[in-house]
Amino acid sequence: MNTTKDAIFERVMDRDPDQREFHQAVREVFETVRPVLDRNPAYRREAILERIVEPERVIVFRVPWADDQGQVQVNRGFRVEMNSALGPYKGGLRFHPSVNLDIMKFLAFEQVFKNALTTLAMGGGKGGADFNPKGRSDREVMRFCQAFMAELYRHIGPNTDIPAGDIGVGAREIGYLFGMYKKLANEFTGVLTGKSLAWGGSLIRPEATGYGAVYFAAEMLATRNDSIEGKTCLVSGSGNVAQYTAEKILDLNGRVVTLSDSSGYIYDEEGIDRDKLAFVKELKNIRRVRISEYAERYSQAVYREAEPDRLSNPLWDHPADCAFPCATENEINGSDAAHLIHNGVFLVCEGANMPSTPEAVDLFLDKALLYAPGKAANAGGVAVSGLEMAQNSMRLNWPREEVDHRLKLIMKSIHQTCLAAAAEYNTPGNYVAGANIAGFVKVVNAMLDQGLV
Ligand code: NDP
Ligand code: 2IT
Repeated sequence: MNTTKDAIFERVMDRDPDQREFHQAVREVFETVRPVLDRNPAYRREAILERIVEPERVIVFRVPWADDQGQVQVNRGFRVEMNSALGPYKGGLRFHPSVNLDIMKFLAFEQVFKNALTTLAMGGGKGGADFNPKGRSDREVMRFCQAFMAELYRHIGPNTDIPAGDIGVGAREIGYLFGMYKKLANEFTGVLTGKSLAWGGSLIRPEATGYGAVYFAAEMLATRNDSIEGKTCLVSGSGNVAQYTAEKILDLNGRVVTLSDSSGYIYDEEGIDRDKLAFVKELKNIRRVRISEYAERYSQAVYREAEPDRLSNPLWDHPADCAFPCATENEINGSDAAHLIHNGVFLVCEGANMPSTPEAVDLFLDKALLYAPGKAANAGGVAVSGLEMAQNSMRLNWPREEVDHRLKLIMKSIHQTCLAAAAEYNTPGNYVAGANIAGFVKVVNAMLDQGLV
């Protein structure tokens, strides 16, 4: 980094020394946009970097609720309204015990550039709570969602800030959150996306992140006259993104051999076919149990318990062509990346947000893998959220084929935009530089147009 950016980055670190994931996300963007700043002196003059790292608003709030035993529980809720230069704040809600201001800020920062790439008019935000839905009854989840919305509702709105799902927040939670918003605001509006179809949701929204990631991978492969067909794929996670990533890989005649959850992972050398995937959906979406049950049902599959202290994750140490990390941040470290490359993986496409550590990213770029960062590859989810907002405004629903077609076009456009920006700034084929630069330029030009606000 050059001196101005060094100084600004140091200030970011000094201000919030404990926010390591936020620093990681900021550092990557700063490192790649240097040539853009060199070409456009106005960006430095107008203190664009100093402004873009500072959220427009951060809301932190108490969430008190009563569990099934009548015991009072207190969680912490967040909404980081990061940047509204391109449209109302837009981004998911995460319910997970690891949620804190650092995680929220990193996700909101990434969301700003991701949303800019979608071709739709959306600013960036993120929210959530350190609530752990695991082992909680439906009633407890409902009471928690109601308590969370009892505060959040005054800060959001269909033209202000439109939350959606993320880890731990799916159709069930969006339903409870929407119900409470509607009651408090006395308005039936498209204030959340990821709604059920019968009351304002969009077809393809549940599938969009995973399908979009695979469409993006297909675009990358097409640059080498190749396709997903016949490729062996490692997929991590077993939630929303992982399930629909696996489904689209199967649609395109690829093979999926792994899935995971926070307890461990399964490796099925024979491939996870449609019937087995249906079983995973039942495990995860209906029964809400552990992926280990897969290996109890399908005896050829191997289950391996997670070992948090291990230096590498054995999921990434199997022969394969492609890897789709779809669980969480920093799930691929430098030694995992080395294992992937050693095992023949030549494409890494991120369904999750920032799943690769900086060491892993450096290796992927060094070895010229087809490597798609999350803010490009997983943008299909928020893009179809944008399409859900459009349909809500029209009070119309598009058919499945139409939404899927638009999703494909958007992923194609993001892919093209990344390649064009990378080429323009002398890093051909580098999707990290391409995504950061293209997203950055769009956002900062809008910020300059709108003055000091
Ligand atoms: P889900 O809650 O549906 O699934 C998350 C999956 O990842 C589960 O299998 C979960 O296991 C596993 N997981 C979560 N945290 C950890 C952890 N700390 N260590 C190991 N495994 C973990 O979430 P999504 O599928 O929606 O989200 C997955 C990723 O995709 C996240 O990075 C999210 O930010 C990103 N994303 C999501 C989008 C969406 O539309 N939903 C859009 C774009 C990105 P367990 O069940 O044991 O917790
Ligand atoms: O990280 C993400 O892009 C999401 N969790 C989806 C956000 C959205 O508003 O649909």
